[in-house]
Amino acid sequence: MSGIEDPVDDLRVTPPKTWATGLPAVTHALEYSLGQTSPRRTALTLLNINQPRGIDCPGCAWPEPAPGKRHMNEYCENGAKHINDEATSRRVTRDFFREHSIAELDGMSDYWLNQQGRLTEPMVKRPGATHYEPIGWDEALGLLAGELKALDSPDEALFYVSGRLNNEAAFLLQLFARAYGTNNLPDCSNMCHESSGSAMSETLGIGKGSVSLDDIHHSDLVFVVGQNPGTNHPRMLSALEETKRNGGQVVAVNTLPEAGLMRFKHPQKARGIIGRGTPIADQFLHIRAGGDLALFQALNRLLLEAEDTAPGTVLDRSFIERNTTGFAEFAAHARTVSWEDVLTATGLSREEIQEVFERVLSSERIIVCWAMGLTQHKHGVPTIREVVNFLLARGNIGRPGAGVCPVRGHSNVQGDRTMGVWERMPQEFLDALEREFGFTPPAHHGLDAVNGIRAMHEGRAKVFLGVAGNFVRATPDSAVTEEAMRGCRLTAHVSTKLNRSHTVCGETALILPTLGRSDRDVQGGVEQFVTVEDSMSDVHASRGKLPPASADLLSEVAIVARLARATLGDAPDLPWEDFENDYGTVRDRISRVVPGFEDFNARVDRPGGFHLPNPVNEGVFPTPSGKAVFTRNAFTMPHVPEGHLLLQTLRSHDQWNTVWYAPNDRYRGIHDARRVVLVNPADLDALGLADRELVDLVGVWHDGRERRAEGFRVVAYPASRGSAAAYYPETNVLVPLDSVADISNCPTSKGVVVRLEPVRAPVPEGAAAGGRSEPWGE
Ligand SMILES: Nc1nc2c(c(=O)[nH]1)N[C@H]1C(S)=C(S)[C@@H](COP(=O)(O)OP(=O)(O)OC[C@H]3O[C@@H](n4cnc5c(=O)[nH]c(N)nc54)[C@H](O)[C@@H]3O)O[C@H]1N2
Ligand SMILES: Nc1nc2c(c(=O)[nH]1)N[C@H]1C(S)=C(S)[C@@H](COP(=O)(O)OP(=O)(O)OC[C@H]3O[C@@H](n4cnc5c(=O)[nH]c(N)nc54)[C@H](O)[C@@H]3O)O[C@H]1N2
Ligand code: SF4
Ligand SMILES: [Mo]
Repeated sequence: MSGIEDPVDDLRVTPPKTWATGLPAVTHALEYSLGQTSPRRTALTLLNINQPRGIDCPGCAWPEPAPGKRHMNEYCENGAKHINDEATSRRVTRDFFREHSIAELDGMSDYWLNQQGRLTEPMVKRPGATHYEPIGWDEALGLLAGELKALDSPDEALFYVSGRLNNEAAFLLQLFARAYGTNNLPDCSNMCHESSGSAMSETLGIGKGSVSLDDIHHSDLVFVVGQNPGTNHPRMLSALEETKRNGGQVVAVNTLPEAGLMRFKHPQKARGIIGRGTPIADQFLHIRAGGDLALFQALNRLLLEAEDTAPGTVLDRSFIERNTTGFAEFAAHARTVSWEDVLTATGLSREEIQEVFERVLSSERIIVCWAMGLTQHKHGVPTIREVVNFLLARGNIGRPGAGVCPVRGHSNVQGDRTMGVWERMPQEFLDALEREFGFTPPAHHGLDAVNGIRAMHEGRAKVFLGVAGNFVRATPDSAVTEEAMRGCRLTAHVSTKLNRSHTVCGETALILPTLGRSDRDVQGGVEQFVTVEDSMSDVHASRGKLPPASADLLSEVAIVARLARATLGDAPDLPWEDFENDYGTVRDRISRVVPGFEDFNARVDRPGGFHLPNPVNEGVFPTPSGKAVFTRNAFTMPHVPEGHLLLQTLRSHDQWNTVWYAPNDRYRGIHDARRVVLVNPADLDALGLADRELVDLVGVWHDGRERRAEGFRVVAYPASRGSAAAYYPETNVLVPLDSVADISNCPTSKGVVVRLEPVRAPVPEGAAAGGRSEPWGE
């Protein structure tokens, strides 16, 4: 494994925090930003982030309030860090690549690679070379085009997209891939909310959430399940605070007592800066890992029984009859779930579940929000289907204050899908492309992330282009993925910053540096803007404000358009050059291909942009039957052999996905180290392990291949019994490529069976001292 550098012996542990986002959070943001760039650039980014004619935050996909309701500072600590990590004044130049061989770079940590700054010009690694060297844009794109044209089949190429990519470039990339002849468009969503999409498409007919910010504010009861908003969607806490102010309640369901779920201090308000903040969760369910299916099955059983006792008062019979199918089969099955199974799977008491149920009964309007704690389990799809059953049973879909809310990760991950970046776009979309552009897109499905790795590993895929992400570190089974990438004829990445995907490369490799969200984008003398779609289907513009990091950068739109031209040539129906010169022409095409984007250019020009209506809110369910579908989901829970734990691989507060900014996770009380594994003290006792002991994490999977992540410090922590938590991407090496969620094929990053193997070397003196973690409490 490459790039291990993290001094575990510096580890300092303090008790986990019970609140999130106060004044210290703002200071932390400024500290990181000013370490990267000048006060002037910091001020420029922060004044513009999430403002109506400003820069869309390159962080998460949480939406902004309507333009008139925005604060002067409509961003969070982490948003400020993300944008200034991009706006950094540091630069990676050709001298840097002359000084450092690829092997040397591969030995550096993910942190170090990111800290070198912005990429400045295209670079190539030629076959057999030890170093990257400069290359001109025309030659670089010609080389890539030449390799693509030389393949026996277009299906030997992969086009990976991550959710930072804007709509215009995403639309052009999928257009290019399909015109070239393949649907091989794996994306980060394959590893993220794919289970949400699978479950919701089947049951509701659309893979997107149905609620708006206003719905959250006016809901009676919001569930936050398997999600850590304090770190990953910080402004969601302002929305939940508003829910509470309006008299609504919040129930948090998590394997960890995450700080943001407990108490919130609003950074933009005096009372948030001084006081103790707002308690967020009215009830916290400290659930066992993977127990959420059982929890929602139990709630559904209770709903049915309550309806038996008081017919006509609990279920929404008329909604069920009018809008759904499969209720009888669902109900018959839901009644069979056993309390014994539920209590085992959830680790909760019957009283706790009864208490949530009382809240459900007294709530007219209910929303369920969720993220990776549900999607990245083997049974992620049935779990989300059961959430949908729960909401449908009381008609909590399609009316104000109620609905499904999968909280998206990357700022434009939802938009990229809307633009057609998916290996399985429906035929209607392909037909619309054909009508608009006059070629027939391939009909057979392409490869997703996991199948793409398999194809590269087996030599069936030979050319890899990644746009906007870090494929090598984001994917499971790092050792296998690295072999797969190294086996490619060519790997190329359109990136803003250096990362592991540039050091683990094919025979030929290209680094294609690009403008970031914050950079001003001028084409043909005219300033351009791009568009994004947030988690609640609001589409709006983003305008870069900073002078570009280097004069040799091209925009993502330009790179894709030029590559397409070099590969396919200009044709009257595919005017790549026009697309590059005027992004408005791309939006015109989108308006004719993608439903809901009619009159795109005019509507996106309004402050705040426009909302893509979700048909379920008009009572239309685009399923084959035209109705929402109740499902029967067999009870299941993770099986963890004696002496093992179920490991979840998650994010710290100081990281953006594969990139970490500092070895800290302030809210969880972890400082100066990342190679830590959080385990319940009772599990440590049962396993005969001590707090702060040094262990290897060893993956247990039936293929016999040993997967080991070395040198982690155990930290006694209030993780739910039987589970463990450690940071990604260091632990991706443990996630077997074949360990995926049923149906969605999403890697099971939250359900990895491991054993903790003590490292025999003597524990350094003093390592066990200092601030043993206290179980969570006030
Ligand atoms: N600062 C920052 N923000 C980010 C990101 C980042 O890396 N850094 N990444 C972005 C992206 S791409 C995404 S997808 C989102 C991810 O947002 P999250 O899903 O919040 O991210 P994770 O850190 O993976 O945390 C998973 C949460 O689920 C809980 N959990 C794990 N297993 C279970 C379970 O079985 N049941 C329940 N009920 N809970 C469980 C964990 O304890 C944790 O609180 O964040 C986005 N925002
Ligand atoms: N074990 C484990 N694995 C996981 C997860 C997990 O919870 N556990 N989570 C999964 C999830 S939810 C996701 S979304 C994926 C994330 O996977 P990715 O999206 O692939 O990873 P990122 O770390 O976001 O990518 C960072 C890189 O993006 C590039 N970049 C940043 N901004 C821009 C830009 O504006 N343009 C371009 N072209 N490039 C840019 C930079 O070069 C940077 O190094 O990881 C997945 N992998
Ligand atoms: S909540 Fe998300 S989108 Fe909003 S400022 Fe923070 S990181 Fe950016
Ligand atoms: Mo994600």
